[in-house]
Amino acid sequence: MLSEEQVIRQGEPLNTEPNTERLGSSFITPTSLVFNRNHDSIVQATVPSNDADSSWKLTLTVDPAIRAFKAQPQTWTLKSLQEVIPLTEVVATLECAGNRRGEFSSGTEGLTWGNAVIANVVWGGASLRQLLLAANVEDPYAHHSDLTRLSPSEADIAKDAAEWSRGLHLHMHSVQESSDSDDPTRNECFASSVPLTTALHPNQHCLVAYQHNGEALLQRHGAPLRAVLPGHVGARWVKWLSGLRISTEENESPPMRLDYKTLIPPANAKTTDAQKEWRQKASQDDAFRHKQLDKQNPLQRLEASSSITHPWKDGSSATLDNGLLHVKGYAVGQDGSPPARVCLAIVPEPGSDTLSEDLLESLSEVDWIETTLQKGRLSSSTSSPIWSWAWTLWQADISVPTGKTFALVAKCGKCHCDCIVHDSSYH
Ligand SMILES: Nc1nc2c(c(=O)[nH]1)N[C@H]1C(S)=C(S)[C@@H](COP(=O)(O)O)O[C@H]1N2
Ligand SMILES: [Mo]
Repeated sequence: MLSEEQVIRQGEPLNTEPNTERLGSSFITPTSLVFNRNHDSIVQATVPSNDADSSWKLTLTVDPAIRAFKAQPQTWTLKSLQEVIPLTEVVATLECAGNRRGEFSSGTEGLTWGNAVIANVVWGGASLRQLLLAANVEDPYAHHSDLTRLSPSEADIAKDAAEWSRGLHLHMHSVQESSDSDDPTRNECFASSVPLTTALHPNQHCLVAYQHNGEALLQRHGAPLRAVLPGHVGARWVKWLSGLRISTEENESPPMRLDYKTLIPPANAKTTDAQKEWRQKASQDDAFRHKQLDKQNPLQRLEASSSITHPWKDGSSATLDNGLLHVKGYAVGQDGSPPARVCLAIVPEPGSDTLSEDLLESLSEVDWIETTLQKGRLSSSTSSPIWSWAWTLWQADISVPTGKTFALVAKCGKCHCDCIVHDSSYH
């Protein structure tokens, strides 16, 4: 059941996000509070998702262009998948690239989301690495003696993976037809790809999942199978997964080609005015925007970020205790490294209720207060002392100016000059 605490942003296809304060109150997000993000109608099961002998098939194919490869085409049913590969559980944060879109006033398209399009879930399923190795895909990391130490960052993967594997991609196909296509000559399904070296990385913990929070995956979250790609934007976590393909090319389905890209002004737009003009053109001129999007890489990895879950945005739920304001939030790390710290700042008299450029500029002068990070219980079977894909909840009790309007801003990053601004709420 969908919790009544979910806000419906769109009924059909189903797009919802939970109440932020409820979301921020538990380390593991209960399934009923997991947001729903659908580009098209939910695929209805042909067989019950808990039927392990289902007629659902997952196939693996390899581009004929990749000759020097022992891997053979394979087909698994849910049952054979479960027999061949033991259940692995991973605590990982699923975050939609559109999370917190409502806070950014310009340059973005799509649904107006709040900051609850994120969930921290115990995913269960077959390790993608084990699955591919079982299908005779070579291990690009076999020449390393201690796999637990290999860092899953893009730069380290590029150094550590064997030469032959660089430039190959793993495509993940859904059975779901995509209505986002701009090309009627293509019969397109929802799909994505990540570098093969990412899918096979021993510390990336990618799964072909059939469980969340210890129970069978719900239909609306992709049953019977979905991709789990820790540290990557939600759009790559293909639901109703039916095909894997190893290819020399990146996938070009609508979510890779068109939707999940960021519009960044080109390097020759040097001045703020030139950048503003470029953004304006991109928001008004469809043909221009499409041309610019074509040039950008698909969004893949999530960046470290943080957001406030209490008090709520307009400050209405704020209460003072002994003159102190209780503030709570979440933060996500990057590349499997949880945030080292999350800081909070009070910006007096912010003047507007969005993250305006003036507000951002004033942050260079404020004092940052370090918050307390809560250590989450990591019960996953791959839980490693080094890499974690879970979010971090944090809290702080801070003294605030009374009787005045102020903004609260949370940031997480390696140093102050990162100054990524993530949230504001008003008292
Ligand atoms: N087949 C399919 N997979 C999909 C989507 C979709 O619309 N269709 N949405 C993607 C996006 S944008 C996100 S953020 C996540 C959302 O997963 P959830 O609905 O289980 O929360 O699924 C991804 N996988
Ligand atoms: Mo998303």
